[in-house]
Amino acid sequence: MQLQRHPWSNCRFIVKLDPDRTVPAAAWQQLQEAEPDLVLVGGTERITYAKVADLLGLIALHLPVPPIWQEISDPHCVYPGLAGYAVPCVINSASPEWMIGAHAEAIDRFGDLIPWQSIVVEGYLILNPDAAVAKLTNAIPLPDSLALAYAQAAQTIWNLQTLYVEYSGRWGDIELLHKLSERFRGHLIYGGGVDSVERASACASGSDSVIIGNAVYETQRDSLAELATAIRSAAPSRSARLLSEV
Ligand code: 1GP
Repeated sequence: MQLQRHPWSNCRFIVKLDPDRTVPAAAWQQLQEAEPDLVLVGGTERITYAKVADLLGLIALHLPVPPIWQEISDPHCVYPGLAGYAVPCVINSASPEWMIGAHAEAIDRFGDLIPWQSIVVEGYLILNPDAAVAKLTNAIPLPDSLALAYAQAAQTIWNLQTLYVEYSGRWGDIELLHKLSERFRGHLIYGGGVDSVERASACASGSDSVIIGNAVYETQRDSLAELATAIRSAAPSRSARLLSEV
């Protein structure tokens, strides 16, 4: 079997910027020093096309180097011409809308305009029931064994290439993350509560990409550059090794 490289296979450190939040001036400087491998524009609440456009203008000014992807939460806010688009499918949502309904409606409406070659489908496994995204998508709280089963189902039944272990706003269970990375053989993303070198190292060792969000907007003990270094220094994750053998 010929393994394809995942579009984010070289993206160990991803920063997620929310169009509904203002990046502090000092954080732009920190972001330049951290040199993220990819900038993901996305958020859960109050996203509008105008806010997306404003944020993209600021990113072009302050962070012109890394590729910019948009995580689509509303097809009406899609900004054309970016490096790529991440399409979330919440695999533990109780609402079919977040697994396939909204996606089918977008295909029905936009059809041939969708740049399929520039899309990464993210299987979202939301493990922080208090996160805004968990509430919005009606995410089902899962015991560990079921979380592992969902991850396996995402791979074996849905053939998803990307699993996003999402703890947004909270530090996650790293023991579970490692188990998930054994169960899911595709590209595994971790996000949630990374605000220190220790946490950055811990989650990077169990994932292919680490997404940092809140730390951009809040004062934290370690700088974004230090977090980035910790992520890049952590031992390569299981599937990154697998792909590099191809
Ligand atoms: C949010 O996974 C990202 O969607 C990052 O989480 O904001 O907690 O860093 P934090």
